[in-house]
Amino acid sequence: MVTLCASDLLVLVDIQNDFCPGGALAVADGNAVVPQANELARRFHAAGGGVVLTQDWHPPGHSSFASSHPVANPFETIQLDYGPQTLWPAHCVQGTVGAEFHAGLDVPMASLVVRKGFRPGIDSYSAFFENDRRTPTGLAGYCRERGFTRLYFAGLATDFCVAYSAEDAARCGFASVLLTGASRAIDLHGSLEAAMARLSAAGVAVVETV
Ligand code: VGL
Ligand code: ZN
Repeated sequence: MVTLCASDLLVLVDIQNDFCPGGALAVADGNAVVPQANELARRFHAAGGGVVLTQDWHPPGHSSFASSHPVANPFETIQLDYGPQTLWPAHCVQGTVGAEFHAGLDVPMASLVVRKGFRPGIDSYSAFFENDRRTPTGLAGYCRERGFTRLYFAGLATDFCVAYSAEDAARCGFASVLLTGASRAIDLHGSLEAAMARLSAAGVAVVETV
């Protein structure tokens, strides 16, 4: 186990009902990350480090939902004005139970919730940039102002929101670590392998736990 310190930040990504078994976009074994996320959060906090959460937060009829397009099915990829976009079943709709954090998530020390995907016409996998890869969420500025230099990512789903976040953290100049033990993947058409290749190219450390 490495020694954590005050400049270490744990980012818990999208640990929400819709990504857990029974949810609208369930990730296999997604709920298994909850106790691990709780334990990680306790350790980061005890070491003086930070904890933040992300929350997928879509308006009804969001452009990433297959149901918002006339002839498209969930899990197909279409071209939107900012590039390719995979279409999903409607999920994490603002104010619904599916968008709530898993009830077992016990992280009262979390100092910030970054909501993403709230603009109707653009999705946001990453906690730093929307899917045009340019529109910032503000998280990089928060990290800089708070003095966090090493960012650790865990949650749902490994190959989408966790990977895109970890990759963008590295691009923004932070040391970036993806914790696979506290993450679970969707693995759609080889997306996990593709994500791992991008992470390695971006210089993200991929480890089971910290
Ligand atoms: C996610 C697909 C759509 C994720 C969010 O949290 O990985 N995946 N919205
Ligand atoms: Zn989403």
